[in-house]
Amino acid sequence: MHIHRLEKIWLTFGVTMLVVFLLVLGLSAFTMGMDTPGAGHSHSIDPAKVDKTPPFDKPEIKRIGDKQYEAVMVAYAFGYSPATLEVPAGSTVRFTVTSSDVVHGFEIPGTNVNMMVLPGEINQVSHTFDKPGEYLILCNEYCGIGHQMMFTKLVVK
Ligand SMILES: [Cu+2]
Repeated sequence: MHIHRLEKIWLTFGVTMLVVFLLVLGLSAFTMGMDTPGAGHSHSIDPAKVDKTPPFDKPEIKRIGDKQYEAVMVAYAFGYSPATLEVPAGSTVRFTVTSSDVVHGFEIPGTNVNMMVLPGEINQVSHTFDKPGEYLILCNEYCGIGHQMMFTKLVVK
C-alpha cells in the first residue's frame, strides 16, 4: 500500500500530538495529585457514624464572626438537617455538608452554590447572601423515590 509522503507527515504529526496530549494530561494529573473530590482523607469520615462524628452529631447554623456563619448540615434521604436556617442579610455562610446515606446534591438556585454531597466526604462552599428573601436549597442528584421532596429553605432577613 502506498501512502503519500504528505499523508505520512500528517499522520505522524497527529499521532505525536495525541501522545503528547495524553502524556501532559496524565503526568500533570499525577504530579499535581489530582484525585476524586474530597480525597486526601482529611475530609473523609465514616458515613455509617455521621450522627456520632463531630460536628455532624449536632447539625446547626452558628455564628462564627461578624456576618459570618457556618452551617453544618447532613443530607439524608429525603431532607437536610437542620431543617430551618436563618441569617441576617449580608451574611456569608459557609456550608459544611456530608451525607449519611447516598449521594445527594446541594444547590441554591440563583447562586454559585452547587455541589455534590457524598457519603464519607465533607464538602464545603461559601456564599454571601446580600438580598433578603427565602432561598431554596435542593437536591439535584436523583437519590430515590422521595428525591423531589428533598429541599429546605434558608431565610435571609
Ligand atoms: Cu437527595
